Amino acid sequence: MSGEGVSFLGEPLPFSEYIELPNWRHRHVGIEAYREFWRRSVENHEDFWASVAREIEWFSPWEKVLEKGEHPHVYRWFVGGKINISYLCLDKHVRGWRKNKLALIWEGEPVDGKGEPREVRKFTYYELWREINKIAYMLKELGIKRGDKVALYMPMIPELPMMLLALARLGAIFTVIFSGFSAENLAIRINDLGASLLVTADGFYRRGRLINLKEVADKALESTPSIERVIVVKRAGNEVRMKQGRDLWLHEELAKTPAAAYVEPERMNSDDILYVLYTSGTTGKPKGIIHDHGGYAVLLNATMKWIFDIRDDDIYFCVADIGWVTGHSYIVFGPMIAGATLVMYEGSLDYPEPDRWWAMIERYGVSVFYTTPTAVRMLMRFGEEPVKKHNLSTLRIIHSVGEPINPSAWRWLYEVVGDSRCPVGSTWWMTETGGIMISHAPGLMLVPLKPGTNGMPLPGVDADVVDENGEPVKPGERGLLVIKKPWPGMPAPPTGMWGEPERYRQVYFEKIKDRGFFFSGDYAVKDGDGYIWVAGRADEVLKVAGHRIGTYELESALVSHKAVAEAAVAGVPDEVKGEVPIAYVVLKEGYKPGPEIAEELKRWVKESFGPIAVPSNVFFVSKLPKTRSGKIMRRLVKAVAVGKPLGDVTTLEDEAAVEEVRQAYEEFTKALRGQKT
Ligand code: 6R9
Repeated sequence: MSGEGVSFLGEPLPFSEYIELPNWRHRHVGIEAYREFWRRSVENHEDFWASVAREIEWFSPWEKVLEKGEHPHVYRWFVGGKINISYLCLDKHVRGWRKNKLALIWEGEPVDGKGEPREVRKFTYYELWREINKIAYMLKELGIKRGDKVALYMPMIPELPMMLLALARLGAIFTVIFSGFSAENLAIRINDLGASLLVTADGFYRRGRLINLKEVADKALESTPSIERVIVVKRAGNEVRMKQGRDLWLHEELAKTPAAAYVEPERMNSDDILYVLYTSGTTGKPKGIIHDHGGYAVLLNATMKWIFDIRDDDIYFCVADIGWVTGHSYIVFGPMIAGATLVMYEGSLDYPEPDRWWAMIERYGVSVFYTTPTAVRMLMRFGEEPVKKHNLSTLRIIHSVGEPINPSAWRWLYEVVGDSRCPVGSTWWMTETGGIMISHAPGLMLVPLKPGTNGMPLPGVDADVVDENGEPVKPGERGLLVIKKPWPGMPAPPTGMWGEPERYRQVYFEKIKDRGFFFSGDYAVKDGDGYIWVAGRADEVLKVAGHRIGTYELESALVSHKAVAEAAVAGVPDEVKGEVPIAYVVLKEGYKPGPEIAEELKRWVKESFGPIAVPSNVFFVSKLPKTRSGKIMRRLVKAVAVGKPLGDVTTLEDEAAVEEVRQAYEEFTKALRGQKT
């Protein structure tokens, strides 16, 4: 079967292009053998996951593998088991032979722009364990205890993973807010969680420019009544305002703790909350996805082995930001449970030079590299020279994440970066799944690669591509990507989504009625071999350079501007970022459309939401296409944005009559004719 007719970013999907890696043959298995193994794992999925869970250390074992929680579709994994993920990441190694193994190599942004002097900090497992105990001790002195809620708004500095681990140790619930988010976005998350403590930093450098993070935090703190204390990490040394009685410097507080501070890790229930991470959905405010200690640790431990084949002489480098789920699972908790040496960096991929990553891979001898499609497409534009001037022969496994990877970007990664000898995969998962669900698994059984595919569902993960009734679609046909059975690492008790059990049920379990399937929100195609190719979101969520953003959130940011009456945002394909938002705006009486106001609105989004979501174009219309009941015809807007012909549109809006859609389409396209901003 060919991938004809199914394409991504204009490239056909190569369903039948099999790539075999000769030096991996010893673990290369036939597709059929993998499928058979997988089939057995999902048929007995509780037994399967129980055997996987035995690979990590529990304070005391579970009594029951899986149990229904008190709310629909919320499950408790490894019921009765006692565990603490911080113990697995630190104490376990410190007690064993990894005590003096290098845990973290951190490289700061080269501040002078020339690459030197480069600031590097390195920590062994023992050194990290000591730091984290001190931090935990200090937090305890400040009154932070099990179940307390803490927000982290920090740049990519070692203190960020340290905070995560210290809070996990105490059993406190934390939420990390991406340091590129605005004060409004920070405040929304702090208030939803009800955090009493905020940890932030004075500032940090990005592309040689100082970002005054504390100033943004101060703005948010004007409307966050639950915050009692703020801890500030000194990073950039910029002037900041410290509020008496509320704000404390981390280094000053740490100076007061005993050098040999030790805090016993809390004995957490397997299904106790580790963290809440906010992510964008179709409507409304961001959703706080809950993850637990036990199930989450089981999934991360397994995927570190299966997918990254992590071994003790590996140097592992994941380029994500800890503000997103990839950073939680595959910079901090996963690699540290696995006892890996991880590389973490501050700054940008192309600053001071476009070879920053390649230089780092060479400098530290990185062997396992986890990257993103947008980054690859961006770096491809500089050609092969920046890659080729470095010795990347230490690399052995490469994966990408965050959005679909187009076949040509995959080929570049495989041939140019990986020298046609490393498996290259595209790991599919999401904030909700906690860890990787669909991927090549070179550490388990490597089936032949295909450029751009996600590969097969992992063992124990019952993922499939189905129609609206939950029936599998034919190979090569587009359908909805679902997970049919619960998995460890799924949204955790008590409510899956922080404070919103009903919304949890409705968002993920209502699309396909009465089957109990978790609907991811993605479209996907399964080819004849059972490989899955995720084709992008089926809902109003955008993936801009891999960042997850709700169109609704951007529309709210736009209408909060005094000149805007209404706004609709749609994603359009972009060669580098995969997708970018464009905005259709109805101005209020008295405001005139034009390039100035378009620029002003872009600036507004940048400040009120964050720089990652600035629309590439703003179009002005006198009205938005709406159904008779007053709802924006979203799919029509999207179709017009991507230039789909009317024929494809009429069937799209469930709520409106064909004629109504046709008319709205014509009016809308007419209003847009000749507009360029
Ligand atoms: C880990 C992460 C989740 C959404 C997901 C899908 C897209 C992630 C992908 C991918 C195709 C891959 N996505 N990885 N699409 N191939 N390898 O990105 O989590 O930010 O919650 O986004 O990202 O659309 O539904 P999150």
